[in-house]
Amino acid sequence: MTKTFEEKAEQVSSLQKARSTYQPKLPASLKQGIKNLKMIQGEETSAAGNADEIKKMFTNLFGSKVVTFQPGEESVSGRTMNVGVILSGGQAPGGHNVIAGLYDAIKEANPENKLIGFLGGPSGIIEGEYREIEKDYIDQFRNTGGFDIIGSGRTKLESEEQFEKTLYTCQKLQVSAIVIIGGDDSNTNAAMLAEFFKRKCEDVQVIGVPKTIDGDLKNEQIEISFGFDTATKVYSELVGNIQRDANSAKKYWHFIKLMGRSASHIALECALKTHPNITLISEEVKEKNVSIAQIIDYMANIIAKRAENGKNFGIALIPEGLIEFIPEMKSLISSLNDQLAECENKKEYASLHGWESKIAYIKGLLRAENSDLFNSLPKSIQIQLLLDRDPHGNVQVSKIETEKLLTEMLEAKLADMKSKGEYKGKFSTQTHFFGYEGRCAAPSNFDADYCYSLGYNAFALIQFGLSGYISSVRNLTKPAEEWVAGGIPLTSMMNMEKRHGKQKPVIKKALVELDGVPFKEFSENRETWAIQDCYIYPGPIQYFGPSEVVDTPTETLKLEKK
Ligand code: FBP
Repeated sequence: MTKTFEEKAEQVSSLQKARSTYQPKLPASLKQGIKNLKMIQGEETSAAGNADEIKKMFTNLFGSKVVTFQPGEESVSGRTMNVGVILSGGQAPGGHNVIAGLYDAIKEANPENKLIGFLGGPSGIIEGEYREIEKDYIDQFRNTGGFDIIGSGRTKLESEEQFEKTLYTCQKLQVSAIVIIGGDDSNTNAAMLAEFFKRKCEDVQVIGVPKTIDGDLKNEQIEISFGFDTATKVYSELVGNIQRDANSAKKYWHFIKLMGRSASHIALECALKTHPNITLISEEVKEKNVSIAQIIDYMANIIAKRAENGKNFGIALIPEGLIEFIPEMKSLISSLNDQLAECENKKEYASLHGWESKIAYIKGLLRAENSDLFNSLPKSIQIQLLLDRDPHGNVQVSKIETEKLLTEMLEAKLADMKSKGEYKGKFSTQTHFFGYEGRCAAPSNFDADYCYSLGYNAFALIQFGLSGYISSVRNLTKPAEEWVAGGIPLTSMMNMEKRHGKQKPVIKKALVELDGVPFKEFSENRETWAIQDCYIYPGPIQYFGPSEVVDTPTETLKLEKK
């Protein structure tokens, strides 16, 4: 039998109960209420790159001005409206609070306004699958993790046909604004949808919200995507716990892969928080053109040095996206992608049964250098490299067991060193992958406040009639009171990049900057952390207590704003 709201509401932990009463903090500029706002317009914007092309593709949106909000009485029409909301892509802690902030602002502006949640990601609006979000429902999700309030999905909302269907849904439900909560790709598509509505003179506004635990949707104006704070706090707690275990038992080397499809922000943040012995940063591997053999040499030397000091244990952090940043692996992956995209190959490959025959077939298609590398990989990794691509055409790096590949290669290397008398230790390993453990965690106070503010602010942008903007809350290392709320034109964050062989307008992904302060802090300390045990054990996220414990932002953000 289906449970009632009341029955479901009983099924919560005491922490969740206490947490549901937490009122997230808003910046002073929004605190006066949604009806007491003044919008300040800044300079016209350009694009992050290829401005001429972006201008041609976004004739209606290009050049829009950055805006900020201040307390005032300039707003609002107060007209009744229906607003749609979509959660897009991977889960990130705080998504529910974005919707809670949006809901509260919508109802504050006019209690007749409605919030329509599209179900299962962008496909919800394309197919017209939705539910209205009402008070009883939203109240169950305040300050909780996950995206289960309406679900998420990875369908790309990008074709003209999908835009037409979206328009049809909006007309049917009288939705005049859509809030898309997503990462760089989803916000790129939000800009395309906003441009489509403007081109068609349809009165539907589109506002994006920066989401992704990966932390790679950021720039001058977007200091951090939501979810990064909580997810890295969860992973750092786990890394710290493992460090304690390693330092107690003194018998294992732990290889921990950390999520982050492309960028290594998560690995870097966890390293800054916990000081492990080894952390690989994909961006550095790429920049310095480091081969897989050189990575193994680097790690093996640290393992051997620690063994000389009687320490046959340690911790290595490996960013999930590493495999695609190692130049020779990148070349292999792109060759696999190209070969499997060829019509004839695709058909023949699909007709084969079993991995043996698929692997043999692929080997025959690869050029000598790629084929040698492919042959040198364990079969499990060969299979993982051949698994289906995600809807954006990316290899599903979360399914590639890089941590196991490295341990296998290290075993061989250390055995060789032993035979030459260069290593005398014992090498016993444990592998871990932390990703899903953190993506739906209850948001930290930082994310709870930030997300609520982003959602509330998204409606402020709608109220002032804007479209093609991303909700922006800045000055985040300061107390929430001093945060600056406003909006950034999505086109100002775009440039042209090659996707599926074609130049496309996309929001620039923010990778780890090797001349940035967080990376420098890490690289200046890593040699010490490698040999000495400088482990830090951050412990679990705290929700109640002194502000310096419960409200503190990430190390990355603090260093970037130093
Ligand atoms: P988003 O970019 O959609 O936020 O997702 C990021 C991420 O968590 C990556 O870190 C990871 O590689 C990927 O999602 C895993 O995706 P899936 O949930 O489809 O397994």
